[in-house]
Amino acid sequence: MPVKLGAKVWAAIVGAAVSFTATGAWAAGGEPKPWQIDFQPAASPVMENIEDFHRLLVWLITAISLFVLALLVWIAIRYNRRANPEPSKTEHNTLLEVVWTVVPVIILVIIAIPSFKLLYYEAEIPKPDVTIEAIGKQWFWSYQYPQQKFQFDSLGLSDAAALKRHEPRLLGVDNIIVVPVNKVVKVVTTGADVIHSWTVPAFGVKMDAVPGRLNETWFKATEMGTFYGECSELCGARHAFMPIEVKVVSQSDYDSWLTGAKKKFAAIYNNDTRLAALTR
Ligand SMILES: [Cu+2]
Repeated sequence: MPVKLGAKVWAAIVGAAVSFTATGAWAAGGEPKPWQIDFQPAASPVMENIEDFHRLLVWLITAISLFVLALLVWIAIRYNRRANPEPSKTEHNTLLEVVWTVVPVIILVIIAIPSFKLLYYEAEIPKPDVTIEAIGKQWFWSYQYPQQKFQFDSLGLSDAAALKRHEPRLLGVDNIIVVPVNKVVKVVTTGADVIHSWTVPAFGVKMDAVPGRLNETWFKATEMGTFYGECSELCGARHAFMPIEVKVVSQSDYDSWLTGAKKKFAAIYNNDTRLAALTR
């Protein structure tokens, strides 16, 4: 087996090297892939910005690490006891001290500017076209489309059901959220019992769902397809079994889904059915 494992590790390293320079070139689709160590391909402007920022940081970290390594190697070779038997008694070097203070400050400023820009870009929600309320519960999600006045529960599929529906294991759900492509979707999150977190990696979205409080985030899906996420705040025994599935479709497909969903789910909007579901 070591040979096979070695090949896999190399594949991962090569894959990482490739995606390091061209993120998104491999592994299409909004779900994790075996041996994937990079981000899922970006499917929203926020995630594209996160990737850019990530790339900047990786280059900076690489440069700093190589520089420090070079210094260590140089010192170990040039100034060891054999090569340099008579050590220098130098205590201060003003120029050097100013440089090693100022350069890190400059590096931090280079990081801080795009970091804050990204933070504000994520936090300032553009005028939404669709609003969805995601309510985290032990252990599933409920979704409300408040403008359309309906709500439904979205439960993770069992392994057998996932297989039958050709859904990835532990990521597929019974009732999928549908949103239109290239439209701003505002997601309001809250928790019904404990803190959960609504997360879809391809959209660059992760927002805590806290009981007694409304949090807001947004995404604009730039691609049609199915995107998966998981509850990302440890919320109890079945934390790993409350996935998130978002289907991004054209506006006309969204409109026809809405018509059907309204009929299907309107009956249980704001009544006690979801309480019954909770105690089931
Ligand atoms: Cu949870």
